[in-house]
Amino acid sequence: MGIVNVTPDSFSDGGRFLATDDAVAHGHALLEQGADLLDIGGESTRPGATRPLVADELARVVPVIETLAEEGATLSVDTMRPEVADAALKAGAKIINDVSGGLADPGILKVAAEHGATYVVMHWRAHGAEMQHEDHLVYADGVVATVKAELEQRIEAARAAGVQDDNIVIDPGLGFSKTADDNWRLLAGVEEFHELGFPVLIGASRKTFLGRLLAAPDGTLRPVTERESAHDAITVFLAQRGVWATRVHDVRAAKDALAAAMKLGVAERSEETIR
Ligand code: PMM
Repeated sequence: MGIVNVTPDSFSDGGRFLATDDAVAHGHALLEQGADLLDIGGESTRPGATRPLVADELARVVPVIETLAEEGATLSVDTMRPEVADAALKAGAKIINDVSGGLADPGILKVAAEHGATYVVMHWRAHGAEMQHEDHLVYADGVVATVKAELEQRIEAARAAGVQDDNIVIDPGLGFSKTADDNWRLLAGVEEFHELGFPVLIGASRKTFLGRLLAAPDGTLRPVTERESAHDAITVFLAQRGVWATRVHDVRAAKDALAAAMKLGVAERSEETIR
């Protein structure tokens, strides 16, 4: 899954068109590199980020989805908002990637159900401004078991809203109310998530825990664009453990790592497809 973040545009129309064009061009580049699907997002979910207006989020993602869907790309929309999910599916997206697992606005579950869309349920506890607050970093039964239990609750909520089991994908949400150690534990224990019975998606690409792993002796984090090799070791590790998809910024690097692993017979392509 290649990541297309539609960057905030300037206040002029020129800026808006530029943002759309840039995002579409980036999508094309990721498809050429071998992305199987693209995740289009108009809200930054980084720790500390403030939320865009609904109208701005719509203006960012809908034109990009319309263009790429018309060209035949398989698309997901990275949103927590029912209005945006609905507009994105009408514009041709097939998957809702809701990092809040329906907690930010439960209305999104109904939208997923009504459209019969694939719905990614990610583990989440709070919006960007608060997610790393110490109260949200408590995992009483250990991070793997607690995240699993909380995901199960969100799966139940999705089912209750009418989302079919065949349309559910789960994601433990690396970096969302997690410490670096939590992220490593979730990766090491990724196979436990298969017990829930759904395809597993993982997003580790360029995240801070990798910057910390690769930090300079003085503690300076490795810059975001120089974390790829560590990430690709993770990509291979996850492919070996039956993960359905990884959400990545550098598709070429991930595909290269997987090509080598598959040639060696130590990783296989996931057989799970989306409808
Ligand atoms: N991470 C980010 C955004 N969306 N969606 C899913 N399903 N899983 C993730 O881990 C995830 C996500 C934040 O990462 P970015 O700032 O690099 O896009």
